[in-house]
Formats: sequence, structure tokens, C-alpha cells
Amino acid sequence: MAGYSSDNSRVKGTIITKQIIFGNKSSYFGKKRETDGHTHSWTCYFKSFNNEDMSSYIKKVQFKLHESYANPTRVLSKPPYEVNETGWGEFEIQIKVYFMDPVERPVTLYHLLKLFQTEAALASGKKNLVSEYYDEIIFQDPTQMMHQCLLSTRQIPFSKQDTDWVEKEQRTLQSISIARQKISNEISELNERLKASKEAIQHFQKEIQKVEKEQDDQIFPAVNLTQ
Ligand code: V91
Repeated sequence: MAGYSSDNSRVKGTIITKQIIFGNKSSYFGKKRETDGHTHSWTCYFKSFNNEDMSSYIKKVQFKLHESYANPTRVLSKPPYEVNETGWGEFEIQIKVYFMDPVERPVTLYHLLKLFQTEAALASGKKNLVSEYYDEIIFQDPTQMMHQCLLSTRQIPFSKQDTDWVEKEQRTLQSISIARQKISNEISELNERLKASKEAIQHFQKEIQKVEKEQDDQIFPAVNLTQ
């Protein structure tokens, strides 16, 4: 069949995996805004993990914000798939991804918007926060049309803001290694204290036995058979 407008045939035995990132970044104003009480600006986003242009196979991405927002359903039909907003609190955002092939079921993701820094991050003066998650969308036996769309993606050049995952992995592995060493040292120290305590217990048990024996001897002196 020419074209695929009415061709629902599937590419059997084919699995295509797309690596994705979704989440939000946020930044504190520094104070509560007088006009509306808003305290943070934030961006909720959906993007590829490996910087590919997803518009070849994604029709639109729908973000459903809290109903108190004006026009809570925000639809993006081209990248960047993101919503820029301001607010004062954290709530769940529904992200629904629609594909070029209408036969393909949309994928729904949920993200809890994060605005507030942890105590430690706040103390070290961090202003910007990122809360994002990795996932994979797996297309099994896609239709001819979807197969074409999935394989015709272009690479977007990396921007300065993008996370350097190789560097992040190295830093994470290093921090895990330091934590392991620290825990290992703590275990050694505790084992030494345990050993010392066991020896002290043994020492005192011997001491108790000695005192008990002395008391016993006072009541029942040993009989001298040589007399
Ligand atoms: C939370 C609504 C700015 C409640 C407890 C929020 C909407 C829903 C939120 C928000 C929950 C929009 C408006 C008029 C003025 C813990 N905005 N839910 N501003 N988290 O920030 O915060 S926050 S409507």
C-alpha cells in the first residue's frame, strides 16, 4: 500500500525505546509578591534525555495545572514542551503525551511540582532548584507510520543549560565512594568499641566470680585434710 494514511499494519518484532526526562525547575523570588502572594517562578517540562527533536513523532504535550490557575490545561504542539508559571505552592501536574499516530495511546505522566529547597540547600545559598525524573517510552510493534516517525528524529545541538550526564555520573559515583568509605570507617570504629566492651564485660564477669568465690570461702572455709 502506498503511504500509510489508512495502513494500520505493524512492524512486527520491532521495539523502539525513547529515553525521556520530565520535571520542573524553580527559583525563589526572594520575598512574597505583594500583588498575588506568589513566591516562586517555575518551569515544568517534558524533553528527550539525549537531545533529540521529538516533534517528528509527538503531536502535542498537554500539561494540566491546578484548577486555580487561569487556563489550567496548557497544550504545546511543538518543542520546547514546557510551561512557565509563577505560584506559591506545590501540587501535582499531569503531563499527557500524544503521538503522531492517532492509533498510539497517549502516555500520561504525573509530576509533583517542587518549589522549596531542602534545609541544607537553602543554607548553602542555592537559589535554583531542579526536580526531574528519567523514564522510557517503549514502542512495541509500531505501525508503519509511527515507525517512520520514530526513526526520523533530528539531533538538537546541546545548550549550556543542559545537564552534562557524564560529569554528573562521575560526581555521583565519587560521592557514593566517599559515603561508602565513611560508613566503612564508622563500622570499624563501632566494631572496635564492641570488642572493648566485650572485653570489659569478660573482665567484670571474672571479677564477680572472684568476689563470689571469696564470699563462699568465708562461709565454708576449705577443709584441711592434712591436719
Ligand atoms: C498547593 C494558584 C498560584 C496545598 C498544600 C497553587 C495552586 C495550588 C496549590 C499556586 C498545595 C495560582 C493562583 C490566584 C492566585 C500543599 N497557585 N496547591 N494565584 N500544596 O501556587 O500548594 S499552590 S490562583
